[in-house]
Amino acid sequence: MHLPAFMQSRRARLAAVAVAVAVPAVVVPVVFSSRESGLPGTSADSAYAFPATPDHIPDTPVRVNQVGYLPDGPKRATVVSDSSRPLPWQLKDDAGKVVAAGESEPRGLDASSGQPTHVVDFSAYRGSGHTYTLEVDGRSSLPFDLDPKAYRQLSVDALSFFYPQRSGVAIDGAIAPGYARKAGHTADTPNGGDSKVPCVPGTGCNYTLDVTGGWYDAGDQGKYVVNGGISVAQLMSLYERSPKASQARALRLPEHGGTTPDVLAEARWELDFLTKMQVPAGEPLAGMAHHKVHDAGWTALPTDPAADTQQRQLHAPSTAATLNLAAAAAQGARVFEPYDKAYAAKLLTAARTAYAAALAHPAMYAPDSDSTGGGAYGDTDVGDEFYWAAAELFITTGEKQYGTAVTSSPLHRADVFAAPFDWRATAALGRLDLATVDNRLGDRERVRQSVVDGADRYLKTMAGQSYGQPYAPSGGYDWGSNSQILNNLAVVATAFDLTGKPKYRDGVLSGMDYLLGRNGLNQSYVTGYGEKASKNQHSRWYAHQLDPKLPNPPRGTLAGGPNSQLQDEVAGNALRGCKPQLCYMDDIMSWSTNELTINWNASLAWVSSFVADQT
Ligand code: 9MR
Repeated sequence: MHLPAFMQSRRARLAAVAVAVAVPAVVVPVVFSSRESGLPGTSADSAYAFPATPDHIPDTPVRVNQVGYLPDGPKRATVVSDSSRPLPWQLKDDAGKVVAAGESEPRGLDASSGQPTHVVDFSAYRGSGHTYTLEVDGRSSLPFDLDPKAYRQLSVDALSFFYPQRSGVAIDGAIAPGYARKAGHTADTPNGGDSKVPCVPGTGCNYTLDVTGGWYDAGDQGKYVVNGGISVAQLMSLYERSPKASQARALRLPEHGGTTPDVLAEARWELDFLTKMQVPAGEPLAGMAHHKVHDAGWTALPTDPAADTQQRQLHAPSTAATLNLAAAAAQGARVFEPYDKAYAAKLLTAARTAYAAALAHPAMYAPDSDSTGGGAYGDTDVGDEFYWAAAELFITTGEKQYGTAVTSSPLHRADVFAAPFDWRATAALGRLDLATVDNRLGDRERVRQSVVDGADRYLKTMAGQSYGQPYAPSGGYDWGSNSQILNNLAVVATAFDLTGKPKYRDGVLSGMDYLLGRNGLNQSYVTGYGEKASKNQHSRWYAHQLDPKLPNPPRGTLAGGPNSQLQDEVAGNALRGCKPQLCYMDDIMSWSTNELTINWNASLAWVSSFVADQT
C-alpha cells in the first residue's frame, strides 16, 4: 500500500494485531576493508559500527503485494506454512468485513527461499477499495489496495528517480523536495569535476575531455557508458512502446512543460553525456567511446557529489562502450526526430561514427580487474553489442549494411531470452525493438515469435515458483536480481503488446507482486511503496542511515535485491549460507544486495509504465 496519511492509524492497528515474528533491532559491528566501503578514514584495519536497519514492521507468513492489485488482474499471495492440508483464507475489507473466502493450495518447499509454502488465489474477487487484508489460518497479511490506479504513481516516481542522479547540475529542491544539492563534478568543484578529465596514465591518450553531465551510475559517482547506454535505451523504449502515455506522464524534472516529452528530456541528459565520451576526430581511436569516467580511488560514504576531492579519470575506450553509444544514439535519432531534427541528426552521426569505429576495433575489452574507484563493467563478449547496435541503426535508417549485420549475426537466430538481459547481455534489446518498432526486416514474423516463445518460458518459470517470480537461475541469485526479474517481465509485457493475450498481461502483474512484497522476506524492494520497503540503499548522498541529516533515496527507488554471492562484508557476515531469495539486507553498506543503480530503475520504469498503462 502506498501509505497516504489517512491510513496511518489503520496501519498502526494492523501492526499491533499482525501475528509477529518480531525482528529485533540489532547492532552489528562490522569491520570494513573492502574497496567500496569507503567509510571516512577507513583503512584495512579500522572498524566502524552502526545499527543495522531496525525493522518495526512485524513479519507475517502471509505475503502479498503490499502496494496493491488491479481489480481486474490476478491476485495471489504466498503463505509460509508447513501444513500439508489446504488452509482457510479470508479477504477482509477496510472495516474488517469478510468479502471473499476460500482455501489455499499447498505448494511444498520453495527452493529459492527454503520455505514451505501455500498459494492463495483470490483473483475472482473484483471489488475495489483501500486497506484490504488477507487472513490465512488466523494470521494477517500487511494491508494492500485493490485499485485500478495502483501503479500510476509508481511509473512517475520510478522515472523521476533520474533527475536527482544528474551530474553537473544543481538539483532544485522545488522540483525534487528534500533532494536539493549543489552541482556535482563541475569545473568549480574541488577536483575540477568532469570538465577537463585526463585519461588514466599509461592508457595512451594525452587529451582531456569535457564529460560533464549524465547520470551518476549508482551509489557511487562513476559514469559508465555501457550502463548509461542500456538505461537510456530502456527509457526511450518505454516512450516508443507508448508515446501517448509517455507524453501525458508528468515527471519531476526541470524540463517539464517543454515541447519534448518529459521522459525524452531525461533521456537527452544522458545521451548528451554519452556522446561526450567519444574519442575526438583526429585521434588514433577517433569515434570509439571511453568505457567510463570515475574517481581514481573509492570515496567515503557519505560524499556529496559537489565535495568529491578525488581525481577523475577517463578509462580506455572499449568496443562494448562504443557499441552501446551507437545503439543508444541510433535509437535517440529516431525518437528525437519529431521534436528536434538537428539533435536527431547529430545523434545519428555519432551512432554511425561509433559503429564504424567498433568495426575497426572489434576486440578492445574492458577488463574485470579495473575496479579501483569505480565498477569494472568488464565485458569480453561483444557479439551481442554488435547485434544490438546494428538493429538500432537498421530500424532508424533502413540501410542494407546494418540489415545484413543483423541477419548475419549468429545471435539473430539464437535464443536471446535464455538468460535475463542486462548491461552485459544486450542482444535482447535489439531483438525486442526489431519485434516492436516498425522496420523492414525480412523475417520479422519469426523475430516476433521468438519474443512470444521467450515470454512463454518465463510464464512457465513463474508457474513453478511459489512466489511467482519469472526467475529461477540454477546458480543462485545474481547481483541486481530484481532488475533481471523486471527485464524478464519486460519480455512478457512485449508478448502482450504483440499478441494481446491476457495471460501475458497477467504474468507481468503477478511478477510485480514479487517485487512489492510477495516474497521470501515480506519485503517491498521499492522505496516508499509498501509497509515494509527498502529505504537504505547504498548511496553516497542518500545516506540517511549514516547521517540523519541526509535523506533516504527518493520514493520509487529500486534496490538491487537478493544476491547469492554476497560480495560485501556486511551481507557476507550476516547472511552467509542464505537461500538465494533471502540473500538481501536493507543496509546502506550492503552494496552487493542493496545498491540503487540507473539501469535497475530503468527496468522498473519500463515495467511500471507498462502496468500503469493497463488501466
Ligand atoms: O550491476 C553490476 C553487476 O551486474 C556486476 O556483477 C557488478 C560487479 O561488476 O557491478 C554492478 O555494477 C556496479 C558498478 O560496477 C559500479 N556502480 C554500482 C553498480 C551496481 O552495484
